[in-house]
Amino acid sequence: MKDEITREERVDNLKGMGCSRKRVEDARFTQGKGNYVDDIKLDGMLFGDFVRSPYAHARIKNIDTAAALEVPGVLAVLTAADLEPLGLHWMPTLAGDKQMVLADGKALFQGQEVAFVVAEDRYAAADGIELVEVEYEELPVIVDPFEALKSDVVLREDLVGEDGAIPDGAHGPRKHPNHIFTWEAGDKDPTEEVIANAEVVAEESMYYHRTHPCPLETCGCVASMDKVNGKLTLWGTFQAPHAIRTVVSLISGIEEHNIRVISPDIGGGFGNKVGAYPGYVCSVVASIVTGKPVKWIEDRMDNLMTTAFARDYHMTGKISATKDGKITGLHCHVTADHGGFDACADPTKFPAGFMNICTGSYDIPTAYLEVDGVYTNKAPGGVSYRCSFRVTEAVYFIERMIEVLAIELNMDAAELRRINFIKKEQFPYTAALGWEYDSGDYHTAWDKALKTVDYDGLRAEQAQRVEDFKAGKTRKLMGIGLSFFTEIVGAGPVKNCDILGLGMFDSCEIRIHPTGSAIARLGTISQGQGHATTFAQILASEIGLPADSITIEEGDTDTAPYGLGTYGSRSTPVAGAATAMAGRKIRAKAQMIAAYLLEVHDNDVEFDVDRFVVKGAPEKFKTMKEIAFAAYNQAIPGIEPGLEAVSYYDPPNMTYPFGAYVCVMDIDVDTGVPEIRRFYALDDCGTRINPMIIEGQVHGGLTEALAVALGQEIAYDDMGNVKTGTLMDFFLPTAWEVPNYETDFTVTPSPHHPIGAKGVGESPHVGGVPCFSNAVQDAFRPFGNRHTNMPHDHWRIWRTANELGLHD
Ligand code: PCD
Repeated sequence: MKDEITREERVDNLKGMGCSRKRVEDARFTQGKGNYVDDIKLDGMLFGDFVRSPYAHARIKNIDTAAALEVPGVLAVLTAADLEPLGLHWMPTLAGDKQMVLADGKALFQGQEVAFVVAEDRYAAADGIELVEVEYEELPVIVDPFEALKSDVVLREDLVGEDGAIPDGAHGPRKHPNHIFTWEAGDKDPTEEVIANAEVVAEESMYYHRTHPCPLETCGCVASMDKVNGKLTLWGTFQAPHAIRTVVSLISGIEEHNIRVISPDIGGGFGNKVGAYPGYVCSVVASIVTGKPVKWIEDRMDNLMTTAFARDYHMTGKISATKDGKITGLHCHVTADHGGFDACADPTKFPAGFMNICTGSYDIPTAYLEVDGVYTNKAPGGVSYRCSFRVTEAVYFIERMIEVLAIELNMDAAELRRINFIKKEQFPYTAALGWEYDSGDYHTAWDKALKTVDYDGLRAEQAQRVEDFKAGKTRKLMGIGLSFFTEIVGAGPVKNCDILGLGMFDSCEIRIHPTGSAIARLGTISQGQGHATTFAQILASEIGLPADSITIEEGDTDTAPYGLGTYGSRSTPVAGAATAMAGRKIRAKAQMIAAYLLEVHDNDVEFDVDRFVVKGAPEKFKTMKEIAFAAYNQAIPGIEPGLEAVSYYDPPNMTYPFGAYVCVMDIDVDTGVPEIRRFYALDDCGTRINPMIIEGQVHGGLTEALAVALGQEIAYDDMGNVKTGTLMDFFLPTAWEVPNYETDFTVTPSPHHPIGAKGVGESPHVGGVPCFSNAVQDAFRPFGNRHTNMPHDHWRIWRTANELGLHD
């Protein structure tokens, strides 16, 4: 057969790995043709909404629903008393705790769900909510976790025995009725000894404030129980649809094959949509009770005040080193505020997520971590928010400790990092707190970053600026923010990572159609990341069919193979690997078909871009398109018809992306306004699938990092009132606040991933937060600043300047 195009053109035609293929999903997103949960409209569909507690801690004496039921259009009002006979007034959380679906005798945080009003439309539901009369008796409120551990006020009476005994929790013994767990990693005594005898020790306490993922689309669902065929369909904003199906089955008793969970288009997840919320349970119950579909959609305040928050870690560290800066030990204690219920979304064996990656990118021989989880009168949650399970806390901690140590040593912070990095030849590297880093080349990345930004030049400029400031020539200071991070993404392996007992593998199922196009279904679910674009690229390179001929489908549990979903940047490391492996199974069968068609032995053909060729005779070949057709129309001895494959992939290890970030910032000392002059981000996510999507991911993650570092928080007053429950007070950055980002990369493939790829979606956030924060802190370093807590909003920056006497 005559070949009309070059090999290079054949490669280009596939739009496979490494191609900046345009996002196929954008055609519908940019034209308003997405299909989100609130777009779902079913015949006779009802609307449910919550009566919420105005108090952060209160006894519920009585609930009177009579007046609400009089409202035209209101059909039912559910309370805990209605759910109790069904055993559904409490539900299990992902962290092994249980949570009230509807307030059972008391409310533990402001905004807690107290009753569920079901009505013909959203307006009638709102009117009904106004008329539900709840008699509250206020109880003392605790919003500070340190106070919680000293207080006589018991928040979770359900977790204390009648004799006052404190039974163990899901993660072992508890020290106090408001204590949830103590979790340790590393060696306590040796670490303390190393630190006690060290030449230099730096100590610091820092608070990584509570914040919230705040996706553009809030959480919601539509539950539809079809009583005729006994099938429940649940559409929702779920980052883990299969896990939701299993949980719904376990708590409702409906058999799993009779539950169909569908995640349609999702308008951002960022960790907020991993867990299960009372709204899901109430909608399902309401649909069963009324026999009609029931929709529940949060408004913005509901979302910010009650669904999963992130961070809220009080961290205290000690880091020791020799006089010339070689780090010898690290000690970290965390007091973790989990709110009223422990609903953290972490793998079961990790109650503080992967906080034990807090030794960062450094070769630290001895380390110890201890985390105490504590109940307070705040909303439950504890999700990753653009970081793999608490990795942003860990990286913020170590990157601040490095800066503080640099001050203690009177040393340049870039140099201090360089002399302590894990060296290229040390990988795979086992860290003191147990993780085995798969691959890395930190020195190369760091040198490239510092060279690109002209680090020495920047430091000289900064020194001049300090002189000028002291001489009264300027009121602006200059900060150089540095950060180097190592992420840990791609949970599994099944042997140590599970959620509610479900091992964290992932999956891909491919079906090649006779004409050489295909559909692949995965256990993950895109929330904007562009999976339909990128997973088709992996397959295009693996099976030699153009990405444009491959449909990617996710999010329907009736059709997709079981998977654990999308969060913790696990899709590329786990489902991406499953995709490559399933592709290779297709290729293996295609090879046999090609050999048959070419009348040679299987071993005499080899894969080349989009075809199998006879070794040594490149003019003899069968394209994958031809092979696909043959799979369906030729009776090939010993080979089943069809061309399909499935792979369930249990990764042997996680992947460890890394990066080097530099932020140059000018700060107006009199207004506290920071201006980001330059932001350089070098990311290494191993083999790159789609450089354009990676760049978009980096821009998004950095913008969320800017938000968190410079102003975004969920703040409470002493009464437990949420002070930042609307977008008037909760900082959501827009194009106005966002600088131009410079992106760069190195490529250090993962040695165990089939295509060498590591995750990237979270990296920019993980590395970005300490980088922005370090820039602010660095600007004030010449004037005696050691550490100030985030968020660095204008007022707090101004206050720092003021405290340092810069307004005098
Ligand atoms: N990639 C490429 N290459 C490489 C890697 C990666 O290309 N090497 C691409 C992929 O394919 C996709 C992306 O990129 O598409 C991403 O990826 P990853 O990293 O794997 O991740 P995923 O899993 O997919 O996702 C997840 C993430 C997270 S986690 C978050 S937060 C966020 C991020 O993602 N989210 C979001 N991003 C994003 N974007 C959007 N648009 N939206 C959203 O929502 Mo968590 O845990 O949940 O907190």
